[in-house]
Parts: sequence; C-alpha cells; structure tokens
Amino acid sequence: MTRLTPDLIEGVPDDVLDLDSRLMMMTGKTVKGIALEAAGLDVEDMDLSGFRVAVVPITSGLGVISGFSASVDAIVRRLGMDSHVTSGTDVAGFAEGVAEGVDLIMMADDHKFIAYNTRANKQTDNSFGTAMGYAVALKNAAGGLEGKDVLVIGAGFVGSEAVRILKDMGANVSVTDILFEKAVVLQERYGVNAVEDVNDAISKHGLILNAAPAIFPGSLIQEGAIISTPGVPHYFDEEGRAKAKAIIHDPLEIGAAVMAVNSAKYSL
Ligand code: PYL
Repeated sequence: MTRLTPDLIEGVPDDVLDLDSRLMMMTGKTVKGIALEAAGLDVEDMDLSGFRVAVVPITSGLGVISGFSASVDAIVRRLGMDSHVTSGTDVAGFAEGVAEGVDLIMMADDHKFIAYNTRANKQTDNSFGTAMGYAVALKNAAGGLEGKDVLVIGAGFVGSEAVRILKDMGANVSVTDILFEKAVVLQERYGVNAVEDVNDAISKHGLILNAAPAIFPGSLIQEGAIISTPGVPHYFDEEGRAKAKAIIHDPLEIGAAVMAVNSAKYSL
C-alpha cells in the first residue's frame, strides 16, 4: 500500500462538489451512491445522520499524515454522518470515541485502515472499501460487467480483492503484477487469467482496474477505455486522457466512504 502524502489529500476536506460531479458524469453516481451500492444497500440514498463517527489519528510507525484525519472526517460528513476527529491520538483517541458512545471508530496505521462498528463489533478495511468501490464505479461506468473482459493491474491487497469482486460480478478477469507469481496465485485461487505482459494486456483491454502505483503511457490505452484507478501515484499523459472515455480516480474518498457505509451497515 502506497503511503499517502499531504499534497495528495490537501484538496479533500474542501472538495464540495468536484469529485461528485466528475463521478456523476462518468458513473451516474456520487461517492455516496457508489458507497451505498458497494455496501450492498439497494437504495438511491439513505439518511446516515444517526451514525456518530470518531476519527482517531494514529502516531505509530511513520506517524500521522498531515490532513489525513481531517480528510476522513470530511468524507464521512459528506455521507451525512455525524463525525469528528478525537482530540487524543492512538489509545487515548480510541478510548475517547468509546466513552462518547460513537457507532464507528475509523483509524489507520501504516498497515491497515479500518472502520470499526462498536455496536456490532465488526470492521471493514480500506482494501475492501477501495476494491469494492472502484469495482462498482467501473461497473456503473461500463453499464455492467457481466461477460466483459476486465484487466486488474496489481495483485496486492486491493488488486486481489478487486479480482475476487470482479469475478463475482461476472467479468472475465485477467490480472497482472510486476511479480508475475502473485498473479498466478490469484489465477489458481479464483480461476482468472494471469497475464505476464502488462503492456500487451493494457492495449487489449477496454476495461481496466489499476490497483498498482503503475503509470502507463497513453499509447497503450484503447480508444474509449474506462479506467478505474485508485492507485497512487496517479498520472495519465495527455494521449491517455484524450483516448480514455473515463479515468476514475481519487486519493482517498471512495475507499473511505465505502468502508464507513459498509461498517455502518452492520448495525442498520
Ligand atoms: C489509507 C491510505 C490509502 C492509500 N494509502 C493508505 C495510507 O497512506 N496509509 C497510511 C495512513 C497513515 C495515517 C496516519 C494518521 O494520520 O493517522 N497513521
């Protein structure tokens, strides 16, 4: 998992409508709409104001990322939940949330980002949130994935979850990774197609979920391709941006929103 940096997320707290308007154009849904579908809630909208959320800054390992807690807090507020960042960090922050009687506690160290439902004693992590959210976004942008060829780039935590999810959605999934044997493991586990030549695979797929810090030249991209790409760093050259029908990306929003809604679902 690539560690976010302050500059990548600096715009998140103030993003009022930009991401939602871009997503609406590409997928017909807002972040919240994608999160509701990703959580398996078959509703157009839902009042989530009854959910109280504590976002706890975590200082372990490489420490806090400036703006990370504020970004998660803003994303969850945009879902309509009643969220705040705890004044304490780490255990003190967690204890604050418990004492306040919140429904969800969200926190991330260098290895895991979770939304813990205090009522149901269940959690959702960011790997699921990101994989499911970006698969749902791709599905909506593509008008469904049943029987369609989809390429997953990256067989890490998010890519592996995405392979499973896309297979369950009925897609014909191919997967590639810089360590080909990781793709082979998924081929054996899920009955998908491990491909070694990433450039050839990109040029042959009009539907791509890029779950790797992979930057690829626009010359490889099919005209009209739909690319759902949570990976950071994120960059597509001018040719790629011109040829793709849609490039779906954000540094944190979709994954965090899906985590929050999917975790809240446990105590609906
Ligand atoms: C959850 C993000 C999505 C992409 N990379 C993941 C990442 O950067 N993880 C590290 C998050 C550290 C947060 C820090 C804080 O500010 O509480 N411990």
